[in-house]
Amino acid sequence: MLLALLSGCSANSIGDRLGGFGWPRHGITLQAHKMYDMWIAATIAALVVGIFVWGLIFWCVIRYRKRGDNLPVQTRFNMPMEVLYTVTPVLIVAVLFYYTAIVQTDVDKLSAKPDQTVEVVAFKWNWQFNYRDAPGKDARTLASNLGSSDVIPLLVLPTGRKIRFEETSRDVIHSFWVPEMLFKRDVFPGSTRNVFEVTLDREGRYVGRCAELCGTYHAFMQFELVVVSPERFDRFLAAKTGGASTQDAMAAIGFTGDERFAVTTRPFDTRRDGQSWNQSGDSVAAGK
Ligand SMILES: [Cu+2]
Repeated sequence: MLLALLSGCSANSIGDRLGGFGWPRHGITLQAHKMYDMWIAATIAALVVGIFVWGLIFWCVIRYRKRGDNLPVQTRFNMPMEVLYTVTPVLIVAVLFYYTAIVQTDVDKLSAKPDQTVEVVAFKWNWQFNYRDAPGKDARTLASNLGSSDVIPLLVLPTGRKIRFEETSRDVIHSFWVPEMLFKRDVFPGSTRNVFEVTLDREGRYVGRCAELCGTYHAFMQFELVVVSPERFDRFLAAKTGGASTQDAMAAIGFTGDERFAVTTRPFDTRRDGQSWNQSGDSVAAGK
């Protein structure tokens, strides 16, 4: 009952007040908010059950503590009791299953006509983001942002539009992960394309990472998600399709100086040419 009540209305605000119960707050997609509400409601339901059980245990410990050497009445086969503790857990599991299925279906849902399709190409050890004119393998790439050892790839996207991601890898299995989306999905090589959609609802810059151990420089395989208004996104894409570099296109929508590059992470040189590297990723002469 609690789960049903809470997931309907204010799980989000209750959860915020209680610190999110360990779940990262402030997801940046509509899908993330639904998963967050699900987590809060399920945790509150679990706490209610937990407090009830702890209460019963303490009540029994105190009420029926040992008072003498006579054995208390020994009861066997209490049918109502047995039915109760079979039916109640089944009901709890059924309710949890129901809401999990609802939220999962919603998060996995693909729209018939997404507003923007992005092909995510992962490779050892970087990312390429292709802005496509339609979903599907036969669509045309309008513009690309490619990462290198010198530049973190930027994935610039608008708020309020349905973004479809189509993932493919050139070599091994990687995983596309932006922590603030509260979501990650593996990127497979070959013909299997993982596809999912999100609608972003908060502007900002967020680090993205590979979340599947893919080789020596897996830890350096990072990108940055730049969420801007739809109007600025349109100008960015127009600049890119017009042949501008990613940094020039960033400048065209008002980012200046170092803001034209990633601000949440920085490149790590994955070329190895006799140099060694200190902890902060800066090159130091070999042998020092
Ligand atoms: Cu990877």
